[in-house]
Amino acid sequence: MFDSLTGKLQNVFKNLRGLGKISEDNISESLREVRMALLDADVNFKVVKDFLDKVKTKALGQEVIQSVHPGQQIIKVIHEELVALLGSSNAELELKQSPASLMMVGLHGSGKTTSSGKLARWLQKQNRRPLLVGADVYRPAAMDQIEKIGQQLNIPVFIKKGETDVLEIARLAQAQARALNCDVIIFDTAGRLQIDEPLVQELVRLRDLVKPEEILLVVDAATGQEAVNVATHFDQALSITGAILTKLDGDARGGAALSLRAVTNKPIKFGGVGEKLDDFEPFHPERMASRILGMGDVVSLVERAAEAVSEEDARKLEEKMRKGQFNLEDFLEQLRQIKKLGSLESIVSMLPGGGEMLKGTDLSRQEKDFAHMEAMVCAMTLEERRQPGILNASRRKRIAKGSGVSVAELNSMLNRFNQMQQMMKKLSKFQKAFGRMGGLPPGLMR
Ligand SMILES: Nc1nc2c(ncn2[C@@H]2O[C@H](COP(=O)(O)OP(=O)(O)O)[C@@H](O)[C@H]2O)c(=O)[nH]1
Ligand SMILES: [Mg+2]
Repeated sequence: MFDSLTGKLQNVFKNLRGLGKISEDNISESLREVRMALLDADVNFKVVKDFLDKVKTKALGQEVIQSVHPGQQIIKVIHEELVALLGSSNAELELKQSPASLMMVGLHGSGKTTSSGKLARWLQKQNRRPLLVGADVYRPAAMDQIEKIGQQLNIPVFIKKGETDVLEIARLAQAQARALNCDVIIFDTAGRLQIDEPLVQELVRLRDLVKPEEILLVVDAATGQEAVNVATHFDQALSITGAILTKLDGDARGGAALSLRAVTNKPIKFGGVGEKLDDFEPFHPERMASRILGMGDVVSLVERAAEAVSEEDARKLEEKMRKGQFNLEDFLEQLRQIKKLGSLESIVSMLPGGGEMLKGTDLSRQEKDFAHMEAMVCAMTLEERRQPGILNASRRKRIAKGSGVSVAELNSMLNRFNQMQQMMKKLSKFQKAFGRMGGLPPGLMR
């Protein structure tokens, strides 16, 4: 996400960090580089100018100049201003009526249908009862697409093939929502390659009929500042209540994300981070700013982990590690949990400096390693997983054959597992020693 921008800003920070004394002269070069980085990321030029004016005023202010590490302070100022630019805090959905209506609007291909599904799933997790409505009457395939998404999620979908009047669909959908006792209706509307008057008129009529509490503009993060024109246009016509920024997992330059809020003054409420229906998160300006500046986003990572792994499982696992009872079955479980967190690349990129770390490395090899390990453990019997000690030559041969690897590869995996087990035992002893001294907080060794 925004790799190129992050890389450039980190370079600027390297120079800033060392500065002992701040003057207009010695920061002007750094600020110029920040400006270039933002413009290269296709951020709207006016947004860039306002941003830098604010940063400069603060950077030359008393608070920074008199601080012990002025260079660090400037980095902090840039972070703060970036958070403000992205909207300060997470903007929640306003869905008070029951059923509440929500319209998804945006250009063709921006991700409306996918995001409708993702949002429905997210709402379902918040104990809401969503109804998805296929209100894109121009493409029959769109109806099939949303129907399939609904089936996948086990969420009801209303479609009426052959019906070309969106208002009729809306009325029938509202009746359906009441019949099914749904409390949120999500209207997935039609898009165009470019915004045009007939489309806008249709959306306006739909809005006037269903009176949605939320009208979310779906924007592809890869569109850059062109997104700003689209957003302005939609906002003038419909008065949107917020935006969903999709495809943040791609190599977007960042222009749309950084310009959208400042230009429309409407909050970005969610972000799409992948093609899967779970790849969706509330948009947190603070976390996004940290990611853009290469400071990582540990908070979101921990949240993802908490969703994938229950506290109970984590506790049990820790106990096993502590007692040296961690076996291959647990190992398999671990491998699967890591997979649930997302790709290795997405995990590492959320760690501070992770983007830097990833430069030039290809994690797909490690991912393949993981897949091989999983295959090897899967080819073992339960007994073998619990007591790897019984793995003699003939058993090893069978397992290697069953998982499509050589015996040497299997041996190497088992050796590594052994080392890991030893390490865990040592670590837990270490932790116990510290525990007696009242030192290290529990859980730190996890
Ligand atoms: N990688 C990625 N792909 C996405 C994301 N959101 C949507 N897509 C893809 O973008 C394409 C267009 O999405 P769709 O929902 O059909 O767009 P619509 O025309 O606005 O309804 C599809 O291939 C989606 O899988 C996202 O957050 N990340
Ligand atoms: Mg669609």
